[in-house]
Amino acid sequence: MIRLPAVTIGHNRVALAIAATHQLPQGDTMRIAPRTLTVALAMGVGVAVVPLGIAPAAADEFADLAVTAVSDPPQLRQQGEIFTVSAVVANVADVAAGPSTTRYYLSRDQTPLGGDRQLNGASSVPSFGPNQTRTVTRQVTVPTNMGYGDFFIVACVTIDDLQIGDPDGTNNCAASATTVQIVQSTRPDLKAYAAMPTPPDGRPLVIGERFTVQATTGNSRNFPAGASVTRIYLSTDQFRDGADRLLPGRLKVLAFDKRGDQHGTTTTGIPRDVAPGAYYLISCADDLFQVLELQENNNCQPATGPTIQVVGG
Ligand SMILES: [Ca+2]
Ligand SMILES: [Ca+2]
Ligand SMILES: [Ca+2]
Repeated sequence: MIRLPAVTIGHNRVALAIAATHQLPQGDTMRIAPRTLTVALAMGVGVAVVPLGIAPAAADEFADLAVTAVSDPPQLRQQGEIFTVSAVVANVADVAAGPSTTRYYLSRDQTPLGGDRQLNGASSVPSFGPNQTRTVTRQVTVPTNMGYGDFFIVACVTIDDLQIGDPDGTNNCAASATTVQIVQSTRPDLKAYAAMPTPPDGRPLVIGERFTVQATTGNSRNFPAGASVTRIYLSTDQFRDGADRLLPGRLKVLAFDKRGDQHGTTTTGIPRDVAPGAYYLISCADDLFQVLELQENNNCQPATGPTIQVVGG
């Protein structure tokens, strides 16, 4: 439990005695604003934190970051599409500010609220001098599951060190003047699934051995997709990454005019420089990046079933 004495709203210098926590040495003093005091103490749930004394600190000891302008978004974007936002961030105090982060949100109105949708990507600034202004710019992506409608862009800056904080939290966010209309994406979404290779009886594959892979490439959305290529990788885990080995052979996938699956086979083999061991087979749809999709990060799927055993020949 945490007990606090009555604190005058404003800026305070707080001396804390802390039991069983490394967040602050016992009896240490830190500069802290009331708003961040709550955050810092909430992180110590279950730890006895006893303020020893609170003395006023001058407001001008603290930096004060503010967002003073946000660029207007494009008029229209589909789910999954990108656009660029920029914001003017200022330190309006006479005190330098440490590292800060500006985050961007899609908001139904110009007021920052908990329900706003945070966009991927944030702008980090190492420090602000006293009364310094900077423009930060970032490319953001409309979430693929974003609801449709008109949204303002809200940008909010926070000082990274919560223990220092920003006493005036009323100026940390600002909104664009105009909205972006988010509409349904007309992009397809491809994924590929390979079946485990023959021989299916559990016999190991010998290095250099050729075998046939069956794979299904699917478009899960009722929108057209151009022709693409599905390729197969050998992986020591179920995730496609740079360590995986591209196998010979490829599956040519014809254009889709709507949702559907295409089945195909290709002849491949275990390259001679592959080390013996257990491997997963991962198939990747649109592996040559010919199709713009709603989601590009779900194209590779591991084959279900046990791993392939590869042995020396
Ligand atoms: Ca502020
Ligand atoms: Ca996809
Ligand atoms: Ca693609």
